[in-house]
Amino acid sequence: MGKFQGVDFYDIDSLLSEEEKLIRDSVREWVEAEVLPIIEEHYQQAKFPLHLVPQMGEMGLLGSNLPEEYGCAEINNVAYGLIMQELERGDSGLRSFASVQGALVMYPIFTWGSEEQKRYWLPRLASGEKIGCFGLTEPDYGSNPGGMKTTAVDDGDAYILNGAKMWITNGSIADVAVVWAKLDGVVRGFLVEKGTPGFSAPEIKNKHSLRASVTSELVFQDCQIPKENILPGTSGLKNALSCLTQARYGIAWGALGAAMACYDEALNYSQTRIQFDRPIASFQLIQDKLVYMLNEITKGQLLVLQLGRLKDQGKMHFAQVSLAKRNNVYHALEIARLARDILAANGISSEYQSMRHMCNLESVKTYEGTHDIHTLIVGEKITGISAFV
Ligand code: TGC
Ligand code: FAD
Repeated sequence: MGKFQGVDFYDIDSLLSEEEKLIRDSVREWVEAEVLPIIEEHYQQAKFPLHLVPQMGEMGLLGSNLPEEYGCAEINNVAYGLIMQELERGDSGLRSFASVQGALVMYPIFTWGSEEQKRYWLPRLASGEKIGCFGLTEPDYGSNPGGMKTTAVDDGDAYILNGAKMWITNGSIADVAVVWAKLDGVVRGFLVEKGTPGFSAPEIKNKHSLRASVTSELVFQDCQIPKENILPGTSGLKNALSCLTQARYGIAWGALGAAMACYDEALNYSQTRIQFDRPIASFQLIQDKLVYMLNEITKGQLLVLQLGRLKDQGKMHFAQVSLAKRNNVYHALEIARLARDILAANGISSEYQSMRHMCNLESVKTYEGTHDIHTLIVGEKITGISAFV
């Protein structure tokens, strides 16, 4: 198979700056050299490729849209999105790692942390020396995190946390967890460090999806954390939801990377696979599938590019992010399914990547707000009526 050239039917490259293209291309090359040769084995063995984290840190891929002052790359949001796209061309698990570290851990520390918390954690998280996770979802509160049962109690010298979080990416490998808990009935963010007595993070095993990513439970049993570990600027669920906006933005870009990998694989395969004495690419039904893939990738690219420009101008609304996450992940999953279909029996083999992407995208469709929750977020924005209950 030839070298991956990207997908750019509408010359969208002409809308990108030289710096944006350079960043995209350097991550693309790194994924080609370091990720693609090892990812399938990691996926099969259900192992996250931890050795890649320092390299990601060195390349400035972690929290890359945050300020240089705290050890971050301070690039714009389009370049940030292009990084997510390229990482997810490798594997959704790798992009998940970067989303959690940057959008769900570094962003809240940067936005609501004390100066001391920022100076300590951000450079270490940016370099990959430390790993973070984000605990919002609970066993009984997924789409409706506002109902959370985890509590923090002020006992004078410390906060005491009790409760459990579920489905937490990076949980078992994290040095620090950003945990959302109710203090006097108000949702606040807390930093819980690995090894704190009363805190454990058992890994969730036997997943069919995101196998090259660590997913865990977080358990707090009279877990005592120092007073200075509260994120002082947090004052309600809205803070946690604002983190989700940052991560969903990256996912909308990332899903395109997975879709591009599948399209590229299906296109190449269809041009070389012979049936009825012809390449299968010559059949109208195969072309119909390939055109659908290209069509949706192209629309998705234009959607996130404008979303990124709006974000850089400070004009992006969270419902616009919901529309992009919803659309791009939905179509990426359809594209992965069609690619697997075109590859037929070979499509289920680990020699090819489309089915791995397909299984991953099932999680991506669910996490960070399910497809249907995003429908309702956009529905509320355009009608003014909430249909959640
Ligand atoms: P609601 O009353 O609608 O909102 C409360 C306040 O928050 C505001 N708001 C947001 N602000 C910023 N960004 C957002 N995305 C926001 N969504 C809402 C809202 O305007 C309101 O502000 P104000 O000033 O009026 O008070 O809150 P609700 O409790 O009714 O919940 C609404 C709902 C369902 C949309 C929300 O809870 C939701 O998004 N549910 C989905 C849960 C979810 O996405 N969980 C993700 C967990 S993290 C994860 O999955 C990581 S995967 C990581 C990886 O591996 O990549
Ligand atoms: P539920 O909320 O129980 O939903 C079940 C079904 O009901 C869905 O189809 C949903 O769309 C539908 N539904 C729910 N409410 C409504 C409604 N009002 N109207 C119509 N339909 C509705 N969470 C974190 O906090 N941190 C993480 O790092 C993290 N990583 C994750 C990694 C993976 C691999 C996965 C799979 C999940 C992760 N999550 C994480 C959790 C994720 O955010 C939740 O799974 C997601 O928000 C959905 O919650 P739920 O699974 O409890 O589904």
